[in-house]
Amino acid sequence: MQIVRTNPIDGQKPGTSGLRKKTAVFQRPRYLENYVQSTFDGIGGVEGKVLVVGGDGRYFNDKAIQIILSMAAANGAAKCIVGQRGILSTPAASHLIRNRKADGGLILSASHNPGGPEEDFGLKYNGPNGGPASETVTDKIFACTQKIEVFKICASGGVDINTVGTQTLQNMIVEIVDPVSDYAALMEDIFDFDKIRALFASGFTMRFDAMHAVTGPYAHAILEGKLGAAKGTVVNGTPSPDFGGGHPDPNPIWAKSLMDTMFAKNAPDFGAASDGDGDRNMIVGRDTYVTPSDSLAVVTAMAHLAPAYKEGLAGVARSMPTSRAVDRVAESLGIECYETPTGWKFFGNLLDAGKVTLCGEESAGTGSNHVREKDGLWAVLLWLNILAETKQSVADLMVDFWAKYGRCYYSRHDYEAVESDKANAMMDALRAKLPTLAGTKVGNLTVETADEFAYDDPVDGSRSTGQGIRISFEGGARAVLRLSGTGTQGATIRIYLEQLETDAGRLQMAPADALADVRSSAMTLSDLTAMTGRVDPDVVT
Ligand code: VG1
Ligand code: CO
Repeated sequence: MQIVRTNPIDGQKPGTSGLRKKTAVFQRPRYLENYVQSTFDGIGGVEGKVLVVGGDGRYFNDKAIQIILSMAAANGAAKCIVGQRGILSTPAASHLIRNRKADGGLILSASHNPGGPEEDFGLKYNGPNGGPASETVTDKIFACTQKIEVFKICASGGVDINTVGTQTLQNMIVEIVDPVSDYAALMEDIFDFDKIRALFASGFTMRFDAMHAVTGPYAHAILEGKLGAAKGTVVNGTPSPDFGGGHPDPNPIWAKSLMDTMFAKNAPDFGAASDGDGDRNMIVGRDTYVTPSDSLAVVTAMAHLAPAYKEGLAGVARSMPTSRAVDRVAESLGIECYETPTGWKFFGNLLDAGKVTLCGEESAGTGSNHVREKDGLWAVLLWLNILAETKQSVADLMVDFWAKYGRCYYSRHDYEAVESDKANAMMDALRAKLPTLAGTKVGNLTVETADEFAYDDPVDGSRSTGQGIRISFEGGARAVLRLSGTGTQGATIRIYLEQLETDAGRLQMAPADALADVRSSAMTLSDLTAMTGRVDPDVVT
């Protein structure tokens, strides 16, 4: 074992979901080592502990795993459970931590960010409940990065991570496991696989786009293997270190070929996609894109059709920028709906305390109490289970849903790689205006309430401030503005737009038309163009 002297490296502050940087930054001397040691120190050491290690298979995944294993062994960990070939989807890692009663896990992923030597890499720590470390823990990790003096590492000839079985590294056991089997068994417990099998056997067709990312092996095994979907249902199903050169981000922009297929003649009945690390999902019917906010609301209304949720839901939670569609469903079900800051780490306490069963985010994350991460394939299977029970098309299901609950038109506009100073100045100026906004008319809308969101965790009492600016207008419109915490270049400004519509004659509008007024008011209030020089967003979802 070697004790290597080091110095703190600036900027190792975990964001919305762990530390994300350009791959080349992670490859700098001592960068990864400093962060791993700080993680170990921040959680009180790993001596005698069992850790799960795996990632989304992106470039540098394999080398980083070897370094992490050598450092875990040098720090006295008892055991590391590693996905074969270094692969574990984020939800599968969460399940493995829980199922094997591990003390935590390290997940190597920058999620939907592109991968490769010029692109992004990331690392995050999940705790013994299988969920992302809370802010209290990430703050401790960050504090350790600022005062680190040494890290511990041992010589290793390279662990064979390609073969399932048990090895030792110094005094640590390394167990290489099949990344899919435990997860697939969990899905079989939750859903009615017989019903879904019968749906496929009846001629129901589907396309699942794994986007060259981690869900390929899971989707092949579950959809085509266990559920009998036709071979070829899963496309782009082999994980590649650079995700085939694309953004593994399941939205209409980056999953355009899936959208084209679903809106073409002879489209399959159902389309879905997942992201780099397998925790996001995109749901598309024939000629029908389902927004993630609507998807959360629909599955909340219909989850009881799947065996694991047949007794009903304890409650639901959504991140603050997620549309309020699910609130309307929760109200009609008579269950609590919690509003949390962006990022899955805020759902953990609510799930652990049994206050909620389902949760979701507008960014294509949906999940339940089966793990402590959002779960892309789980969401797809829940939709399949619902479709198998209702025998409805996605389009008809949405029509019925909106007729019952009204429609929350929704869109997110992202302005990427904005100079950080300008983005911060814009947010500061808007923040300063908030106290006087209520009652003022902006464009065609009148502001009802305006504030900066802060969250008081109802379980542990912790408070998280500065979680995004929200402006509600009379008539059911809302604009939310916040800066992304996952970008690796400059700042990304996110503007989330929402408009509730309950008039039966106005439920089939183009979202951009339904949102024109609130977009215009948000642009006026934020003064985005004057403050940043930007006019049109880079990405609209
Ligand atoms: C984004 C999303 C957020 C999500 C996070 C991690 O964060 O908005 O909803 O939880 O990514 O998702 P931000 O701070 O950039 O808005 V993943 O699939 O990247 O783990
Ligand atoms: Co992800």
